[in-house]
Amino acid sequence: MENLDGLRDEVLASVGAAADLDALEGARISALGRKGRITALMKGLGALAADERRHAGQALNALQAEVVAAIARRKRELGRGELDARLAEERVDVTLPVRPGPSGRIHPISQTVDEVVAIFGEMGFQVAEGPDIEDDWYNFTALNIPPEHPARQEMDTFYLPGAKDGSRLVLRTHTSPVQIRTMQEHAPPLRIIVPGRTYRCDSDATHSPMFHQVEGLLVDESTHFGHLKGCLIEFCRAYFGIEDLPVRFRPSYFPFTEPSAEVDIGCSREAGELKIGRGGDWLEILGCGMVNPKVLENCGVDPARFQGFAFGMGLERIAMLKYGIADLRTFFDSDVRWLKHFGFAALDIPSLVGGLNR
Ligand code: 2NM
Repeated sequence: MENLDGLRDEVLASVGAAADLDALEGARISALGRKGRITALMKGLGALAADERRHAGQALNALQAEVVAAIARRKRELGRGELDARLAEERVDVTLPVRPGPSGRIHPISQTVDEVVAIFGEMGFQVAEGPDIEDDWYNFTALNIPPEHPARQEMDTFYLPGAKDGSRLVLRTHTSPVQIRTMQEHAPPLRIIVPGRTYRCDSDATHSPMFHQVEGLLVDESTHFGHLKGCLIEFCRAYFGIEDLPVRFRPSYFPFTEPSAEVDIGCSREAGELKIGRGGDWLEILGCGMVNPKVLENCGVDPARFQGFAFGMGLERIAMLKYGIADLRTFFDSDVRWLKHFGFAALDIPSLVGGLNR
């Protein structure tokens, strides 16, 4: 019988050199297949003398076992290699966005809040927030709104079911209760801006039962109406991005401010088209005034030492004017086509440095 060591080296070398599973199968067949070299030797055992057969049989069995083990080992190596190759080829970066780009949009109300906050933020105002559900004192009494005032009537206010002691909670009809809470909790000087949801029992083409307001409050020792005017003129011009925008203050009345005013901005109306800027016409956009001393007193602020100004505006209204949105009710329809058209890209964050009116 031939020298098994030579055969062993050759077969193991061909197994080790197999570059893929097909080549390995070829090496297996040429050694252990029906006509393989080891198989042929095993078939030849029968012709040997008994003593020699036992000896050669054991050697062949050992060789066969060694080759089978080597093939299995090489198969695992090649399998891992092929898996690695497949994993590399079919690699998926699961951190990539699922869709080609973000399709969500920032709602015009959110965008408008961000713009208003950016403008007043630059003037040193900080954002304050408070609860949507208030009691009668915070929503009305503290603001010098008398018991018989029409705003308190069931008609305009959403009242929650009454408690046993007769007290009733309300959905806030303006964000002013937040100004009250802030004055109670923090000593002047104060500069706050308060965006938020507000509620009034009213629903038609120009009124929604839930709407948004931004109010502002500044309290300090020598605050006067000139500060109020400068601050709000600056706001109007920055918000609409028109440097020479005409702004006028018209006397008005609110229980919580004295004196009070309404603010108009210049506009033109030609062929039914409204354009903001110089043009001879006027458009009301906000209310304001010097905080009534009774309101300061109600909050524990000494009106002999401190004065303040406050203002309030409807966010839907100023958003409609700036972005040409014709119908108030579309703000709350949750129509994705509307949001695609009027919404804003998530990364267009308004700031006076980066640009408000891009
Ligand atoms: C407005 C108009 C005028 C206002 C007053 C106050 C407070 F709490 F300081 F007294 N907050 N907001 C105010 C004043 C609101 O909205 C049209």
